[in-house]
Amino acid sequence: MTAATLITVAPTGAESEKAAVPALPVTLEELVTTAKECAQAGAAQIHIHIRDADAKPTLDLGRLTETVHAVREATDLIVQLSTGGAVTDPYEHRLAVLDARPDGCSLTCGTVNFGDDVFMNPWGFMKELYAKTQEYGVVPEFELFDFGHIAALHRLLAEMGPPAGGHVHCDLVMGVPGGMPGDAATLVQAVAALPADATWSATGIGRTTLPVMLAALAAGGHLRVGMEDTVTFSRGRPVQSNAELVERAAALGALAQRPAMSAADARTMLGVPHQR
Ligand code: KMH
Ligand code: ZN
Repeated sequence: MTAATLITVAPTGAESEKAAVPALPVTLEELVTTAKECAQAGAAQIHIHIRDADAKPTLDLGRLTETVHAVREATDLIVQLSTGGAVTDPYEHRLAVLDARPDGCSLTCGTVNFGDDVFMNPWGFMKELYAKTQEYGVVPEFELFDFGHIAALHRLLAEMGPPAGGHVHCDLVMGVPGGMPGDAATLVQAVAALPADATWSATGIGRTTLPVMLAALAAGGHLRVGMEDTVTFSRGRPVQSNAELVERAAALGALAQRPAMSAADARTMLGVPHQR
């Protein structure tokens, strides 16, 4: 059984509006403060979506590059940029995210209904994005929203070879309306279908956060938490900060004798270079 727990924080996402969720970090200053607090609380990796001056989601390359530098300067977190962006982002902009030269990036392994929208990840786009991660040495995290995505991941690895860093790490994103449900039985089945030797994290969206977190710890997995995935800490109580979600994950990990993994150990596990 895995000993330490990699905690990834996904602090912002592209879906919540600042006006509705005032605690959401949307400026660079808010993001850097959040990153420092979450690193202190036990996070080793940060999954970043950024916002523009009006707090709307953007994939502006200048802003992304500035963000990568600022978070690296302020913390030792592994800096993973989202290539998923918002459901409205065109493929070219999503591919260009890698030009900000992050440590890692998300790579979603298939299209999925996403609430009332569709999150598009056709096979050709997946291959192009994967090839660019290999060329740039950016370590991908394979985002799996449904079982078909696991099949597509196997196909990608078979056709295109191992990822930058040589290690496969997946993130089960569970409980999205349109994707796989966020419960323990589904998690166990999904984990059984992953490539041999892959490590994995899991995150449950909204009210599936706690069942997925507890199941993931029990099954030897790692955790992703953050306001991208849930804005409610407990029934009727909004999340006050990303750090409190990281603190809760670290506390549950400690209780399960799965303490938070250091950023240095996370780099070693994921195959992310220690120096950039
Ligand atoms: N915002 C979602 C449409 C990712 O970051 O790669 C996609 C998403 C996945 O959040
Ligand atoms: Zn994301």
